[in-house]
Amino acid sequence: MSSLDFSTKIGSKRFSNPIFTASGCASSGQELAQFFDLSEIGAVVTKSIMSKPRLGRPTPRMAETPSGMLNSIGLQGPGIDVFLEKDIPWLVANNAKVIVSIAGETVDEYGVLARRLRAVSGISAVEVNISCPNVENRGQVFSCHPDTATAVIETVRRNIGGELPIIAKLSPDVTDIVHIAESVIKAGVDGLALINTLLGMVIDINTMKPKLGGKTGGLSGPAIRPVAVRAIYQVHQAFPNTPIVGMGGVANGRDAFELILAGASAVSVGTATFGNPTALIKIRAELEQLLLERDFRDFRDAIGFAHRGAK
Ligand code: RRO
Repeated sequence: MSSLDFSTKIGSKRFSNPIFTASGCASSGQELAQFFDLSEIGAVVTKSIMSKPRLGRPTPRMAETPSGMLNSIGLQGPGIDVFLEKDIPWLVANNAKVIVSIAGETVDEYGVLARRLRAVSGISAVEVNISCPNVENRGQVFSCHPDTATAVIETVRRNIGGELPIIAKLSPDVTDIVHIAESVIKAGVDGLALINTLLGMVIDINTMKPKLGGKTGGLSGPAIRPVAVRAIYQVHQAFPNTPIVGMGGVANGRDAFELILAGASAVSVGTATFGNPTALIKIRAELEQLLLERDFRDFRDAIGFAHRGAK
């Protein structure tokens, strides 16, 4: 038996270990459940759900890049009604800890979604995705401006009540992510998810046109890990008491450890699961081993360790 306390907390909620899925990379968990028991990971973070069903952007929606990939899914999903009817009961029946990710086209839509989730049992937290890069106009990337980020979070807080922790998912495509983090913390979040994908583009030199149907897409994978580490480090330095769910190019236990040392209280794994559906289980075991080798007996002692003694 391990002598490591691997548990972590986001707001009032405790998770048995800090390895979570990343929103959008495992839908509502069904695909992964054929490879491992969902109760073995800290939490399933669901694909961002909207109030209505949505088809998403035109295909092709994925393009390979050096050390990563671009996606332009465009918030495809069944809408909140089907999600609450089918996905939540399925996740609960499969003993998953559930973090529901929500996204809206308007501030009001976030409020509607929060109200729908308010009385739902079996949810541990809500990730408020205010940073999807694949929307029609950049004005809908609410996390690019402190005022719009504040408006969304205040609306969600008001509509969801005091019980459920709220996690704001931020974009690294801003001048000062600490400033955005400050605004959502003031507006009442319990945690932050850092980072969403970076806006990118690939042009096919044969067709001489953008490869993605939506032209631009979100860059993920190992290429963005240093950006994630930097963002987590900066935000943790400014707000050490706000838990961060870190993500961005984590493919093994060492990568997860790096984000934790920067200040992450949990680590989401996304792109790596496309190549290896059991990546989360492998990463959890590797991280546990690394922590024990370094004499950590409580996972939480490692969070933000890179800041110790830093000025
Ligand atoms: O659906 C998407 O295209 C998408 C979303 Br909601 C997001 O937050 N980040 C991303 O890279 N893609």
